[in-house]
Amino acid sequence: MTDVKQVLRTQRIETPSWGYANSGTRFKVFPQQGVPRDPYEKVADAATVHRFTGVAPTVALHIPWDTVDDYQKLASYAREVGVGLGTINSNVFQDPDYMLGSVTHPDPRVRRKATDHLLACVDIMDATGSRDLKLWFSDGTNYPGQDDITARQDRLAAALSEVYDRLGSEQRMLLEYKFFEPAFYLTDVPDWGTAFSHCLRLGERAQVVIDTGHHAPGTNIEFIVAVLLRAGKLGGFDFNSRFYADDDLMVGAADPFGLFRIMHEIVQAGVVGPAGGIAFMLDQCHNIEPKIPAMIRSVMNVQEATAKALLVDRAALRQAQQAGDVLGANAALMDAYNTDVRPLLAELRSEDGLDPDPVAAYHRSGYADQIRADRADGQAAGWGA
Ligand code: PSV
Ligand code: MN
Ligand code: MN
Repeated sequence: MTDVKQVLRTQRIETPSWGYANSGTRFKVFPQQGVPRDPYEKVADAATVHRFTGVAPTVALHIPWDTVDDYQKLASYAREVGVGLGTINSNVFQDPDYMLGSVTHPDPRVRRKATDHLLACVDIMDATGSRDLKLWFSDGTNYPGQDDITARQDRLAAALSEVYDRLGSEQRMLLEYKFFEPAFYLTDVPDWGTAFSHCLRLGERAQVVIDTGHHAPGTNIEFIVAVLLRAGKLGGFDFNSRFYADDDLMVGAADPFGLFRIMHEIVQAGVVGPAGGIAFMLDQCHNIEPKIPAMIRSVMNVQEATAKALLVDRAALRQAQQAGDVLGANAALMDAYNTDVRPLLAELRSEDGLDPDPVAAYHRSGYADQIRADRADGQAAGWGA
């Protein structure tokens, strides 16, 4: 048990700035009271999640949603309130110029504009001290024949190379894939294979990021995790859960067993902690639920899945696998999955000076009342600002 706790102590989960702000579905945004009005307040909320969970020490930014005049100032504010600025997410999916694509657009002027934005994100990383640049492209086409598939891949490769060459020696590029939406006929980076092939060509510091909501129903995500880990090309996760498409619901809510299976591969590879080089990020929107407790709950869900994965009796599992004992091997996994790890995590938190129940502690803290009062004069738009 001591070993399990020791590994859990090394775990780090990054929360997304946009998950603290107002968001919605394509039909409606229901604004909530007390949401952050600017990036500083998003950072303050992220620091609150870290204060109660102890394992969420960084917050990811999304540019231009989190544009500020002085990123070093934002970074020092973050340090003051107890967190760091993490991954920089680029956004080449909302400007009207990108209707036909960003870095894959047929017009070189639009490609230049998109690539310049990605380069500007690296400038921001220099100022914030961020390690990772996360790239997601909404690029694709809606109709067969609309554009040349191969030419689009060439344009994508050229832009990625330019940005890769601009990275500092400690910086990484994380390429995210998504099988559809907003494009419906063809997406330029639809799957891990496409992302992997671009990253392979670029070099060591280009890696694939798996957003758990970006697959067709029934996709075996842990297989992708295992294959990318084996190739040294798994850079991180955007955790969330889905019932239908890219729902961005709380991780571990729709499919806690799937999350456990992913964490089992991570544990087997020994890459739970920061030394493993995997960025564990959340990419969620809290449309109808209070945002900070939802983020705390999500962090706890990842911790619970990790704790269960750490409890797998690996010796028994290996023995059963070697012996061809199908049911025995499956039981080794299921026994761990069916263990209630909440007491273990509560104990761990108490040992580390945290409240054993972070959600209850947050509710008792008065933070929700305080932000409702302090931020009464306005609400920032979040996703889509
Ligand atoms: C796209 O669906 C995505 O998952 C990318 O990570 C974006 O940056 C993010 O959502 C925005 O919420
Ligand atoms: Mn994502
Ligand atoms: Mn997504």
